[in-house]
Amino acid sequence: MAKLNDDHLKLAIQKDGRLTEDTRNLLRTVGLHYETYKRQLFSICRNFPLDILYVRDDDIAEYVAEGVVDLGIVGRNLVVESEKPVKELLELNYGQCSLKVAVPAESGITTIEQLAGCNVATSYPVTTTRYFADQHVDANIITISGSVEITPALGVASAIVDLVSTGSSLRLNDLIPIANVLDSQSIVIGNPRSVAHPEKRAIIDRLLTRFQGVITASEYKYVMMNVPHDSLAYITTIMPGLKSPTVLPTADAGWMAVHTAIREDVFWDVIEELKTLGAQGILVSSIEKMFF
Ligand code: PRT
Ligand code: ZN
Repeated sequence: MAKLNDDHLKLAIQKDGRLTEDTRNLLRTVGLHYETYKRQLFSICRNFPLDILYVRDDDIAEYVAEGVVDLGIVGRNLVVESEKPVKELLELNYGQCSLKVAVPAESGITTIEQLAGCNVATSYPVTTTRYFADQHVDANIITISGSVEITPALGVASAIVDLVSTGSSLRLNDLIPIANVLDSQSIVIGNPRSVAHPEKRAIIDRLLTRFQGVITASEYKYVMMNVPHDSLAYITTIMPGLKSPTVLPTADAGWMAVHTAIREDVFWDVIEELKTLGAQGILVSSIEKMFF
């Protein structure tokens, strides 16, 4: 059986859950080559000094804090709840969700102050207790390990604090959110000693740079279009490119070709205006990796 490498950095990721597919995709997209097969406990990268360990997400912050691994990829919600002394190194832009206070729609409760003296059920007792203390509301926090959203209907609690992404689970249980406790997404965390260790830090930085390149690229599109010469000056001002867009002549002297990388949200904001200004043949493509 293969063994972990002593001189490799160790990264813990979720073995099988909501973050697993996006995390594996990220590791592949940044060019890491490693074998995977079912029921595997770890993989060894062939082209980067990194070993990847597959674990339950609840254990990742602990493994990173204890130095069992140098790095972990996990939801911020679990890192905050664990209170482990790890360093948040990078947001990865997937696994977005938030921890919210929710109450039965028909309860008439609209503020958390109305929950003073009430039972609040959650799987995040540490974060919830701290939140209510910060808000100076004396609620009774009850720890539930799963299906928190059914506790109000069972008469166990007046409110819940639970993770929400689309909100459909809340709606299904006739619950409405009244306050936001924490915004979460998938993040890279580091062991403080590993981060401070010069050689390890150098490898960590190489890996983070690769991650950042993929994240930035996912927010941008590469846009090519032909624009009438007269509109060019204005069009380049409404399309803030990386530095300035590339402008090339075309066979027709009245038209120029403009190439630029643009944030996707900005592109959707300006597309109508571009068409009004006469832009034609607008081609939009994805960027795999991008470094400023
Ligand atoms: O087996 P393991 O312990 O590793 O995994 P797990 O079952 O404990 O966790 P998993 O895979 O369910 O979630 C992993 C991480 O995904 C969480 O820690 C969050 O950081 C993140 N995440 C993102 C979510 C959600 N979105 C989410 N919607 N985790 C849970 N949910 C729950 C939510 O609480 C609700 O019950 O999914 C349900 C549906 O949500 P709505 O709002 O879309 O209806
Ligand atoms: Zn878990």
